Amino acid sequence: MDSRLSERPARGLSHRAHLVKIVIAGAFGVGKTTFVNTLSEIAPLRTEESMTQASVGLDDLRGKPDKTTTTVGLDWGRLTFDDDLVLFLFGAPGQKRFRDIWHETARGAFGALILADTRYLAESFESLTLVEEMGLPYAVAVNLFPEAPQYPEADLRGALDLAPDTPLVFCDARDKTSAARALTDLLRHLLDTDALDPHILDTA
Ligand SMILES: Nc1nc2c(ncn2[C@@H]2O[C@H](COP(=O)(O)OP(=O)(O)OP(=O)(O)O)[C@@H](O)[C@H]2O)c(=O)[nH]1
Ligand SMILES: [Mg+2]
Repeated sequence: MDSRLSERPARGLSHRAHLVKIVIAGAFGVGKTTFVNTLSEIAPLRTEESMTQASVGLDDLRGKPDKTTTTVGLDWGRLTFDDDLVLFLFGAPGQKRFRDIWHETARGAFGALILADTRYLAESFESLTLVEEMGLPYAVAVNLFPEAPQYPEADLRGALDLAPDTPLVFCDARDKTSAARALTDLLRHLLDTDALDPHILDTA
């Protein structure tokens, strides 16, 4: 397996740091690895494997002509907010056959950010079901691919059957500011729903 740490310099953790685990979820090829890679301040751990004939008929490459690898384990990265709040980002594979890995990866998480692609919205339901099964609070971030259709927020909420208080944001997983904004919306939701104790931000 191609699991490797690349060579970006790592920052140390403050001993006062509050560690918060967040899962980056979503269907095959929706941009999970890209998202973690964009935001991680350390070299992300990646478990990418080349796609072979074995995934034909399982992984749908429509609209992703440049995609040659898929995540077979997990993505892992780290993002520090003001030294005292440290997010550990776990990208979990979206395919049904990795369901067990998904459950293991999501265990102990405070919440999940579910990435969605408007070309294949129905494929988001597997991830929505998984997070709901685990009782994880979540936000949905539509990863904007250039060829993807754009719909009004109300239509997207209806199509994904989102509760009124579930945040729905738009992002470009390749862009740091945009990805950070999506994550911030999730954090705000975790605070609003008491999934995160606001005191952990007192020192941040
Ligand atoms: N245009 C555009 N392309 C993106 C964006 N995010 C990811 N991509 C591309 O989409 C492809 C899939 O991205 P990945 O990050 O591998 O997706 P993934 O969800 O990790 O895929 P799996 O682990 O195989 O499920 C890659 O070729 C990315 O370069 C985005 O925001 N905009
Ligand atoms: Mg991936």
